[in-house]
Amino acid sequence: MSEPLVLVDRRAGYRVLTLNRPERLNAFSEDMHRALATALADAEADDACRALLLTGAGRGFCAGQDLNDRLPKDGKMPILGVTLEQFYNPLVLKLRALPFPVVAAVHGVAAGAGSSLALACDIVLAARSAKFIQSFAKIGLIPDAGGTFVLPRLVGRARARGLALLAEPLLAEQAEQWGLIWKAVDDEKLMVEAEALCLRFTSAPTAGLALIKRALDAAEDNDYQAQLALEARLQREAGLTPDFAEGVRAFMEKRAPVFTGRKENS
Ligand code: T3D
Repeated sequence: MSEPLVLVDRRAGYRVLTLNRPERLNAFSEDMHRALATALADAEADDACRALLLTGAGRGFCAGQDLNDRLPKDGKMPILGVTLEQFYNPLVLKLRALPFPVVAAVHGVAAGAGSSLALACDIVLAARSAKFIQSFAKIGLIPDAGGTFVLPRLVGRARARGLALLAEPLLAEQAEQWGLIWKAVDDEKLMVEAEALCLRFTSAPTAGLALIKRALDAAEDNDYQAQLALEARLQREAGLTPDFAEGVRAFMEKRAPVFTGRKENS
């Protein structure tokens, strides 16, 4: 039997998903897209899942689209707009919309859509030796899977243009200094730190964190007034969660809160 294209490791309160095509630096085939979509849907459907760790098998995180599938067939080129709409766009939208934090642990390379994939996660940790490469320009493409949206917002116009037009590798420490990622960590500590973050999220007020994700995503499009109105709506929801009540009680009683992560009392 062939190896699964995405390995799913169920831990107490979170899951580790590992892209598993190491011989191709975990480049995306359609089957790997389908496997990842299924793994994300399963995690979302599991009430006990309160965080996700996304990583890659072997010596890299993900090299983007598998270019073997982008050779002309019967003299015709594949239509890339279709594959973006069918696979990459739903993938990054799903990662942003998941109702719990998603941590990317990046080692080796995150190239092309592999970089966009990492940047669609909520928290990106990278091994100090890892590199982010906007490889698209090297093959005549544009950054996709959200790349042109997130790059200028994360690092500003000048750096986004340099990264996208030159397609040079950006080392993890520089990526951290530029605000592209959360943190560069020593190579040998990458998984330990990523797992520790996920573990911490398993006892967090998950419903509230999901609302934070929604608010921050919306802030990328809203004007100030619309964002204030959204904050009022989402804070109303947050204020009705059992975790808010518990957080306040625990503060008054000078003890650590015990959060269920749920929206409502069950
Ligand atoms: O639907 C659509 O097509 C639109 C969406 C597009 C999204 C995209 O992601 S477009 C960009 C696609 N990705 C790339 O252009 C990156 C191509 N890869 C590289 O430039 C280099 O491999 C890396 C800089 C990422 C890493 O270099 P290095 O020297 O560490 O490794 P390597 O030797 O190049 O790669 C190792 C193996 O993985 C090698 O196979 P081999 O020779 O050992 O059999 C290589 O061919 C394979 N590999 C790496 N990236 C890809 C790949 N195979 C297929 N597709 C890849 N993207």
